[in-house]
Amino acid sequence: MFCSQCEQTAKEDACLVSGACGKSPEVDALQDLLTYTLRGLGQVALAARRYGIINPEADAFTAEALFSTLTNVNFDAQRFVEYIYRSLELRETLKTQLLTIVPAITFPEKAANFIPATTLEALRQQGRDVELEFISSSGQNIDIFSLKLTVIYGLKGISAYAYHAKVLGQESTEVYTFFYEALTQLERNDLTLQDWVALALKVGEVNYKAMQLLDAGNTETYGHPVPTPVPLNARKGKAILVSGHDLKDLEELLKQTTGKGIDIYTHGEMLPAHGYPKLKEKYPHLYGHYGNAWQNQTTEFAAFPGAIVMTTNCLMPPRETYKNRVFTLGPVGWPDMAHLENNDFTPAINKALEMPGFTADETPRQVLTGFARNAVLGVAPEVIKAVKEGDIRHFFLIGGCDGAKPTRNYYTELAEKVPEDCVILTLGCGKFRFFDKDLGDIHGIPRLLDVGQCNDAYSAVQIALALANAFEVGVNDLPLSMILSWYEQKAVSVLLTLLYLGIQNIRLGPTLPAFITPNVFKLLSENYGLKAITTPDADLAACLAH
Ligand code: FSO
Ligand code: SF4
Repeated sequence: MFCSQCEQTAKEDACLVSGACGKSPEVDALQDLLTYTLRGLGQVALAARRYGIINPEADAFTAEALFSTLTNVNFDAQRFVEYIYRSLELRETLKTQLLTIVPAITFPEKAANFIPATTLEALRQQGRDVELEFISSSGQNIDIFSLKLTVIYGLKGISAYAYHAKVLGQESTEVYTFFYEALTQLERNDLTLQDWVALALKVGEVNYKAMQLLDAGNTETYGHPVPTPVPLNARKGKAILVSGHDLKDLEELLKQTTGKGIDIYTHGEMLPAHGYPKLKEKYPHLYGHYGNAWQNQTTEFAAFPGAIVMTTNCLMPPRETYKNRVFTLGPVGWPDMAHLENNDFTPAINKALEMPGFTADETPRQVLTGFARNAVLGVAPEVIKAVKEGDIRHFFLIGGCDGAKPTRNYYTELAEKVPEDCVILTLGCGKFRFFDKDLGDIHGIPRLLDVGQCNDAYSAVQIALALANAFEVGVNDLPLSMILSWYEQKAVSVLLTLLYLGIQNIRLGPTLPAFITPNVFKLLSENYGLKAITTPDADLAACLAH
């Protein structure tokens, strides 16, 4: 087994025996085999595109299948076997379509002709073989290997956003074509370091497009988020907890629970859902938020007195105490855990009705969410005035993922130490370290603005661009510092987007990605000023001196 795609890699290098996330060597091998079969599908799909053949099923499948290999999404070997066979079917369908137009066409690449084995053990061996082949494909050049991994991990991040956008009716042939192009490039061993850097930045560019599509899907379907207080206290009654990122899944659940006397609570990255007008106004039983970031779920899910729905990552290995009341959706999976099909939430609803629910009202507490681009830019004149008059000295974007490592306390301390004349923009699940702190306001502008989920990095970029425009400076000249925390591959794709946009001096932590070699990091720091976080005091001082 070799996996280095997330921040919790064992020994900060790679998981070689089993996954620190709970991923088994078997699932790891099957994920690698799936990625390999997607490369074969990609080669044939690209050839088909040259002759005008586009297979929407293959496009959507590629996004979903790549998404299933992200950290903390799917741990179910059987689901990967199904994905592998499905990718073969789609590849062969495309070949048949192509052969009717170009009878002489051939596919010399190995992946385009690969036949998966018929037993689980043999598939696992094939997965190990393609993994070793991939590792050796860069020869002795560890920097090229590092960039190949950056590309494949970044692609996985795009796939998640493309998948979410598609369910809301937003798709782009350009994004799908790029999946195929980049997967095909992974087969090559004749590209230079500069070629791979360019491809990694292209990942960032395409991810920007995917986040834009998702932003359009979310805002056109549910309206622009508005500042919204969200109860953190439970109220008496039956309950379902929804975790993950997918607003469409949440809406389906809200529809199917209407009038059933069940309150819906958000968990983790679902918190910003409360800010969307067409969710909060239409469904009053979208009541409040429960719990904290993903890594606390084993204790929080165990204590939740209702059913739990997991729409996307981050799913952790469940405890037996609550496993029978967690329901997965879409690309998410855990062996022996109920998986909902065809948007039918009946099993989760029945489970919630069987469970006691909350037996009493808790003491009221709340947080504010909904400060996405429309809300923040709605008060742009006040913000600009406050900056010009020196009442707002600096903006800090403290965003990204949370995780379990103690070094992540850096972000809690940083948020606490940001001076009172500065505003914090936040997004992603990293905010749970400080989301419920009352940081006050500056002339009515809250000092802590929750822009949304990790994909709402798109919204944060729009806010930065609009401010830069208003001040007639470049984004890098704004009094704005970005201090990011990463955990999984969506964060990789967001970082590549920010680099593609030319954003300088990003600070990254809690540790640098294990898959980035010192040489590649040196290149990124020389060209973009990318730096590792140090201490909250030193970083704050450096940012404020900017
Ligand atoms: Fe967090 Fe997990 Fe949203 Fe990630 S819940 S870590 S970057 O999946 O996507 O921020
Ligand atoms: Fe290890 Fe992360 Fe890969 Fe899981 S996803 S096996 S924790 S590197």
